[in-house]
Amino acid sequence: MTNICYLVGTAGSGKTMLTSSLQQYLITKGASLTTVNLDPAVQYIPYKADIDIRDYIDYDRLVDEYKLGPNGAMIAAADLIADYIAEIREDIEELGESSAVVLVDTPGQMELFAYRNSGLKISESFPKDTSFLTFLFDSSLVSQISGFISISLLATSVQIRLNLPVTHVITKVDLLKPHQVDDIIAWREDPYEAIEELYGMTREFSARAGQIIEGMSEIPLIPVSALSGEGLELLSAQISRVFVAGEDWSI
Ligand SMILES: Nc1nc2c(ncn2[C@@H]2O[C@H](COP(=O)(O)OP(=O)(O)OP(=O)(O)O)[C@@H](O)[C@H]2O)c(=O)[nH]1
Ligand SMILES: [Mg+2]
Repeated sequence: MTNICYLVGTAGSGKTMLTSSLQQYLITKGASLTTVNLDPAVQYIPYKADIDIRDYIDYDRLVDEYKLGPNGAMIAAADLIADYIAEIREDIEELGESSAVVLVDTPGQMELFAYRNSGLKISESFPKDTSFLTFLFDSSLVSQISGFISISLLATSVQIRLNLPVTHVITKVDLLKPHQVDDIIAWREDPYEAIEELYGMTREFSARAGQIIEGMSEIPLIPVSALSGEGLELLSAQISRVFVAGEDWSI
C-alpha cells in the first residue's frame, strides 16, 4: 500500500521547506518515508528527493529550445509531466510500498498542480483512501482577514478539484505573534463577524463565505514552522492518524 501526502499551497507558502523539515522530523521518529519533488523549475531543494521530476523534465532546455518566458516554460513543464505519469507512478509505487508515507512537494505555482491536468492525473493514479492533501496557509497572507478568507476559499477550491481528504496548516508561524495565530484560529471558528467588518461586503455574501469557512471546522488547522520545528509533532501525528491509525511510525 502506498500512502501519499501532497503538500499544496500558493507560491512561496513553504511547501519545499516543510517537506524538508518533515523529512528530518519523521526520520528521527523512525518513519520510513519517500520524498518526491514534482517542481520541474526548482533550482535548489534543501532535502534529499528520492524521486525528482527534474530527472524527466529539463526546464532550462525547454526555455532555450522553445524560447519560452518563465510562465510559458512553467506551464509547458507542468503539462509535460502528463507524459511521464506512468514512470512517476511506477517510481512512487516502488519506493512507497516500503515507506510509511510518500511526501510530495508540488510545483511553486499552485495552479500548475491543482488546476492543470497533470496534477489531477497523478493524484487520480493512486487510490483516494490512501492519499491526502496538506494545504498550506501562508502566514504572511492569512494574518489579515481578507487574506484569510480568500486563501480559505482557495483551499476549498483545491479540495474540490483534487477531491481528496485534507489537513490545513498555517506555515511560518515563527513570523507571527501569538495573538495573530489566535486571531486566525478565532476567524476560522467564527468567521461571520470578521467577514462583515470587511468593507463593501454585503450581509448575504458574508453569510455565504462564512458558511464555507465554518464548514471547515472539522478539518484540522495546525500552526507550523519549518524553521523552528513548532507544530511538526502535531502535523506528523495527523499524518500518522490518517495513514497508520496512530500506531508506531516505522513499518
Ligand atoms: N521564517 C520562516 N520562513 C520560511 C519558513 N518556511 C519557508 N520559509 C521561507 O519562505 C520562502 C519560501 O519557502 P519555500 O519552502 O521555498 O516555499 P514553496 O512553497 O516551496 O515555494 P515555491 O515552490 O517557490 O512556490 C523561503 O524564503 C523560505 O526560507 C518558516 O517556517 N519560517
Ligand atoms: Mg517549492
